[in-house]
Amino acid sequence: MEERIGQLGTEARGRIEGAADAEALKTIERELLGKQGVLAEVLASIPGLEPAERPLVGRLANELKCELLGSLAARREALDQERLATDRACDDFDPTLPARRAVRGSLHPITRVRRKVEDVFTSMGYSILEGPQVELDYYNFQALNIPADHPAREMQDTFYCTGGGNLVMRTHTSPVQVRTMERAEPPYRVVSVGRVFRKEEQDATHDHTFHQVEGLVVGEDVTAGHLIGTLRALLARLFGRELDTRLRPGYFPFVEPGFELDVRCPFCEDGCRVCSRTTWIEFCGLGMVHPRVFAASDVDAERYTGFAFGFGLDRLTMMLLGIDDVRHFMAGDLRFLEQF
Ligand code: FA5
Repeated sequence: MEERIGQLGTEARGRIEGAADAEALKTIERELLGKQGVLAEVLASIPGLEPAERPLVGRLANELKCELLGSLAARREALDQERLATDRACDDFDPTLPARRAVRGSLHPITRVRRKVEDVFTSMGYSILEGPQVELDYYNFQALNIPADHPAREMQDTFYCTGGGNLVMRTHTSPVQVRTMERAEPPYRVVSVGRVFRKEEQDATHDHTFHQVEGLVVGEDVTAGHLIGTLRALLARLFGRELDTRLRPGYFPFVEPGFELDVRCPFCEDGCRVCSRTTWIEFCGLGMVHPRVFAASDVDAERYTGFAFGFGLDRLTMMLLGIDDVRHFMAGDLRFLEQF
């Protein structure tokens, strides 16, 4: 057996040295060191040898394996160098040509604005949270004071998941409010940005899949004044100047009182297509956290007050980047995406 190993070594060295290219070297490596290779055969035969012979054969076989691995690597390197030298020697080799340019993607416009919004809130001391996109009916509706037979459920046409019966594609980011309040004792300031889904007819301002930004602040003495000041500060940071805003009463079952905040159209003075000729753009739903929502999450409503707001990230992105149709965002059309 020792002799056979010696012979194997001699043969293997010759084959490696003679390998013409990387492909041939790969084949040789497989035949010598692969699972079904000759060295594996030698190792497999050891148990059948005389006990006295086994340690020596084992050692020689392993030494040969190490040596061959080294020779294979050295030959691979030499072949690479040879190939490079041949390439360089040909007439059309021009080392001064610039390298082929890598194709760089760009951030999706929604991601760009999302990051801006998150930066503003982070600088105000908010934490950024994520919530599940497939949500329990309980968090999407019931805990937000929208019981099963409540007419508000018809305000948001919902994709219900088949199977369990209690799962929905979340219709807004407000469930994150309840998940936050359940988890920790106030005070907290959180923002959650993410995808939401509604079974809606699509048009220039409505898609079935879009993005919302949800904010929740709970603590002692949190007021509606803080809420309005926060949103005005956000708008000023995003648009680079103070924008006129107005507050209207608005109904959302999970806040009381509830409002809607409109923003004076940043694109015109006397009405344009973006603001449907009204000079105002609906920006955000907002209000003070409803006592029933506090109760569902075991927050002491005697001690704490809180505000919540939610706005559409897609429509904000349209305003900031001058995009005229919400359906561009999810269409995956490179001609649109490459402009950002
Ligand atoms: C809500 O979804 C509430 N959860 C917001 C809220 C949070 C109120 C906290 C109070 C307190 P609303 O259904 O109005 O509200 O949707 C909020 C925003 O989502 C809208 O202003 C709009 O910008 C955006 N939006 C709604 N439907 C669509 C749609 N189909 N496509 C694109 N954006 C939409």
